[in-house]
Amino acid sequence: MAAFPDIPKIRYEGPDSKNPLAFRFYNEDEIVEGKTMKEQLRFSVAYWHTMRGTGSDPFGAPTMLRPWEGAQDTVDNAIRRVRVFFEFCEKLGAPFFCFHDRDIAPEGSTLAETNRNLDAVVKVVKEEMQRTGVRLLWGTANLFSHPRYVHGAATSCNADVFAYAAAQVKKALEITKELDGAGYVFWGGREGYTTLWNTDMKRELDHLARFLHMAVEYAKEIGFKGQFYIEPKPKEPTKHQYDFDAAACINFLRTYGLAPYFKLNIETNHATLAGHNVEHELEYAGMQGFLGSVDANTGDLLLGWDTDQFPTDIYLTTKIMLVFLKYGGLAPGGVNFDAKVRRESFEPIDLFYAHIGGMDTFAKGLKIAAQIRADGELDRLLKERYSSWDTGIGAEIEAGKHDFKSLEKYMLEKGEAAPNRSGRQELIENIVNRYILPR
Ligand code: XLS
Ligand code: NI
Ligand code: NI
Repeated sequence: MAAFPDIPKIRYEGPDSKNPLAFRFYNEDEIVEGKTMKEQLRFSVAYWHTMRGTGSDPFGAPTMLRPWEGAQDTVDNAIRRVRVFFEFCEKLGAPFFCFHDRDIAPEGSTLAETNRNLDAVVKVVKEEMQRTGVRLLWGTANLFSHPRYVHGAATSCNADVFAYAAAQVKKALEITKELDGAGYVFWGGREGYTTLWNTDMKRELDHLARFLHMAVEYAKEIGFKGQFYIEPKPKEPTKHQYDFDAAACINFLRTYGLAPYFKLNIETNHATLAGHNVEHELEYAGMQGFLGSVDANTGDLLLGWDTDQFPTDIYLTTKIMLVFLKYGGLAPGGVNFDAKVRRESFEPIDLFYAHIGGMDTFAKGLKIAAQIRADGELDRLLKERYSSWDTGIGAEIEAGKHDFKSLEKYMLEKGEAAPNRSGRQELIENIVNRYILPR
């Protein structure tokens, strides 16, 4: 039985459409910068929010109406949910999905039983992937919900918990490979701490590095070729998450010899929690070759936590797509909606409205970014701003022809530096608005 019988396949109807169950900008076959929108954006639905989000918060009970859910979370129930999920992705036209191991199958009373549950559900996931053509963007393991992970997983003070986590990631890598995943994500979960009085930070980070090396080695052993990602986040659930931001992650990866094996999965709201914006994080990763994938969502300026709202801000998506186009596109990463409907939006149809809005906002952002790049006006202004480096003393410094002594001589002769030129921020903002608000 269909879970969304009244919802048609979502189609592109163009900017004038007022149909809330249609795309106004996401036209999957339309070519932008040489690729279809489908290839450029690689949209992915997050299993955890879409299928497992209950709407509960610290003050209240679940609110989501999900008529396909049984009273008990049995394997049968989990399998029924998988079928609903793929019906959703198919109707939406999302080419990818992402999941944690514990999202798709219930935990048993031993690791062996849990793995059996997982195998039973993965079989159906595979069937549904074949039926619908929906592919796996990345898999991951939930190493934070179960009470055993109270002190972290790879950074736990309890060596047995490290071992359990290793066994869990081993299995998660196997199923990600089985489902032909394009990637595998490590988000830090509870890898961090609250107080240094009880924390040996150096030892914990050494353990985390050892853990990730084991993952790299095991991936090689089983022939998993997907891209590994670290997903930075500065806080929540712990006060000091080790993977604070792109800079901290890249430093960690280089320090421990992991840099060749990892890229970053940048999440919008994690960037803002770190006191950055997402384009800073993407650019910082991109310029050093660590740009991987994006967890697309947005926070709320007035709320200082990971609210995981769907992105509807055209400036935000334009900025994100400008960085990705600059660095050659998203593949093998994608735009994964790590986003959930609000607690008050509890009907199944709200899941469609939310994803349609996010996809349309990204599609429009992609088109605007491509137009900005094609016209080249912003690039020209940027180039002009640094033109003192293209000839004369600037070019000589860049070419390594100077030292402090020669530069002192140059300035003693010249007496004073050439005058500065205006940064033109307001002009540039007005130019960007010409693209965002053409009429
Ligand atoms: C939590 C993270 C999480 C990862 C996957 O804040 O965003 O959802 O994306 O473990
Ligand atoms: Ni995320
Ligand atoms: Ni998050």
